[in-house]
Amino acid sequence: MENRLTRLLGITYPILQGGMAWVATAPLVTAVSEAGGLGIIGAGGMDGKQLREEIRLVKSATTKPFGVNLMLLSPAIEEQIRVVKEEKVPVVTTGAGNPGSLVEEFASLGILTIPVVASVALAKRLLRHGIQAIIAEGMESGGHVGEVTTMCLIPQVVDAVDIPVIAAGGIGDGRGMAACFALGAEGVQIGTRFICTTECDVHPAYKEAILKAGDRSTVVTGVTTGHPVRCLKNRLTRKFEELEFHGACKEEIEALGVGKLRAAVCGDVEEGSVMCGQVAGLIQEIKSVREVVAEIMSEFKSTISGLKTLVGEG
Ligand code: TUI
Repeated sequence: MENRLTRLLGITYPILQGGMAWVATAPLVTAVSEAGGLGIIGAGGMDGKQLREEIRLVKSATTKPFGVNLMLLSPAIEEQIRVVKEEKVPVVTTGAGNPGSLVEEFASLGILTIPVVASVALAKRLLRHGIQAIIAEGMESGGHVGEVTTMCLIPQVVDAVDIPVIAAGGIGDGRGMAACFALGAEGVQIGTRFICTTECDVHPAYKEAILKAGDRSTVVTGVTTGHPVRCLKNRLTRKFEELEFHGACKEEIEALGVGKLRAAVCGDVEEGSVMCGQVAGLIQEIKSVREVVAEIMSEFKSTISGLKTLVGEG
């Protein structure tokens, strides 16, 4: 399938894998790129040396394009930027902030920057930096979230920009992908569905927790700190609620979150932060990345064919 996004990125299917910190490491990234999507390393939490190793692992396992996600709030962001430049990573996605002039800096080295935004205002501001595509992420997504739903955000960003928009937040199958294309998106970014794959390196308990989840299993913690994070309800999120209910200060609430994503990825799904999107309730089985991508594309096409029949054009 070809469109503006697949041509820009040199990929077969307009599917990006979310650059999830501690989760999106070389095996998952390689598998997604090999399956025809864009695998993206989650740099958040890594130092420069770890990131370089991960990039080299991917480069040694595939010749296909891949990306690195830079979480702009990461304490190691400067080191990570240096490594991305030195390694001439083909694509960088950014999250949790405004990449600003980093876009031009990367472009001068042949690195394509695709920022993640959660608002129309930031999407418009970034056009001035010459971005060629943008990821608009709704609040259904896992991890750090904005305030607007995918259903409302995508068409508003599509109307505000003239570049391909990649929809993120709440997409777990071909129906979700078709819905996003109906809203004007030209690609999707998928995170949670790719966690429940054989190639994803997280502890099996993390995957099991997502498989067990239902539609109301996630909650957003840390709203009062200005860094809201969506994850599965567990003992940790109840502690967050207690602190927030009793008016604890920002520092105390933030301190509770430190190291908790890594704890969950290592298997502590009760005291750790099991970040995932609301789409968790839709995921029933662990499959290979290749199967997931093939199923999404097949369901995407059959959904669109079904809709065409509905309006008498099938
Ligand atoms: O970045 C994400 N998702 C993440 S990052 C992360 S790691 C983390 N760990 C602990 C606490 C907090 C984070 C887990 N999940 N998604 C991309 C994203 N970016 N979602 C929302 C935004 C965003 C929000 C505000 C992007 C830009 C922004 O701009 C502010 C401004 O300057 O206008």
